[in-house]
Amino acid sequence: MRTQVGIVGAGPAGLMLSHLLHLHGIESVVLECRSREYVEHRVRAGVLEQGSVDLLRRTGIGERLQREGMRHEGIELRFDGESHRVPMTELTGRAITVYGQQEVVKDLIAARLAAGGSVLFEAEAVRLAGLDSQSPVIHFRRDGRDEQLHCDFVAGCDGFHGVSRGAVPDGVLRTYERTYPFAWLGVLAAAPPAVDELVYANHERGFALYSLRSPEISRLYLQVPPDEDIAAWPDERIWAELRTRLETVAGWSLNEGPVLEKSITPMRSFVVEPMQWERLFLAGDAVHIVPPTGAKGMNLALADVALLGDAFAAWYGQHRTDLLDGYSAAALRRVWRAQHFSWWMTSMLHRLEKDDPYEAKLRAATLRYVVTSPAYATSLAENYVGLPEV
Ligand code: RFL
Ligand code: PHB
Repeated sequence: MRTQVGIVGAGPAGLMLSHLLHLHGIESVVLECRSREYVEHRVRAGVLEQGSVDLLRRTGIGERLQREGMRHEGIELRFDGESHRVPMTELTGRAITVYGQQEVVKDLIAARLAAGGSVLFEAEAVRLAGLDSQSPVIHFRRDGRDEQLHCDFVAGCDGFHGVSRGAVPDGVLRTYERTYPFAWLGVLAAAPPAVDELVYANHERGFALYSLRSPEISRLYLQVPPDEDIAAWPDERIWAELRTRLETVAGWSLNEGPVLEKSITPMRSFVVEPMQWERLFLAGDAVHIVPPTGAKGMNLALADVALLGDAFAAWYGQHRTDLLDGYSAAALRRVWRAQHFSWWMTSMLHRLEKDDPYEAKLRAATLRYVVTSPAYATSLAENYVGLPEV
């Protein structure tokens, strides 16, 4: 099998890249180890920055997003029994849209297949070869058989646990990372959200987040210890803890309903540099992870491949190498802005198991500053809605 760009992974990064290449008349094949059903139902992120929404719309993927996505012009910060709104649109002129990652994935798969694109499900890349030659090969397994995809370039969009990053020889990449001493327990519930905007709560028992997916479905998160067993969290305990951490404002209560899905996600910050080696280009979670507090993961994945799409277009269309050569440096500017913002939001809103009283005071001072200084609130807002230029 042969194509121009071989793409490993059908998450937001791999699918969007394949779609962008198609719009530029460049062929690609996407290899995905999971089934279509699995990737279309994987519950993950839910917040799209303005730039991500614009990208989806501009490239013809925005129709359902336009109908079903919920535009939000502010978020709420809850602490010390008080609630404060950060008016993002008033401060920045931009907004976010709440639309589940799996809906973006469904829309992209539908568009690729409708255009005759090749997305091979249950096809697991096992080894990348010849990356320093003009014709790299992706060795993959499908239906119990070993197959090969020959291409001009490989795009490694296979997430944190993929194989692409590991194909780079030792000593080339530098890793920067931080593991946080807590995790998030995420819950999807069939309950009408009792909020119009996302609520980020800092409580002495830990962080909680009230988000949503639709007028009928709530998405909620609780800070839990890093090695927590999901079995320790029967539904009644989850609701009791959510009530404690979120019902801190007089006269307000959350809506409960059947829990549809729950899982625990570790929190880490992680960046590998550079994002390219020879003919391998890495994008999305394969090269960088942020803790979800800033809602940046999916947005960064889309921003990476927007750059990569243009860079491949310049190479194939005009024999230009400058954009491919500059891809890593350009992408890393946005990555590091998001790394800092996600770390900052995480530090401001979570408590440590053995809390340091000095740090607790710093958190309180930071929160107070955000809700009293328009300059500081604008800094939060412009990072949250996404900076157009970094
Ligand atoms: P993805 O979405 O992980 O897609 C990678 C795809 O590659 C496939 N794959 C392979 N395919 C073929 N051969 C192999 N050898 C392969 N190895 C892996 C995988 O099956 C998968 O389909 O990466 P991408 O496209 O870079 O997109 C990034 C986003 O998914 C990610 O940043 C966010 O979802 C992060 N994230 C969250 N972000 C938020 O902003 N809010 C959240 O609430 C939130 N929750 C989450 C998350 C990430 C999670 N992961 C990665 C464990 C919850 C979870 C559980
Ligand atoms: C979500 O709705 O899943 C969500 C929202 C905001 C975040 C993280 C996750 O910061």
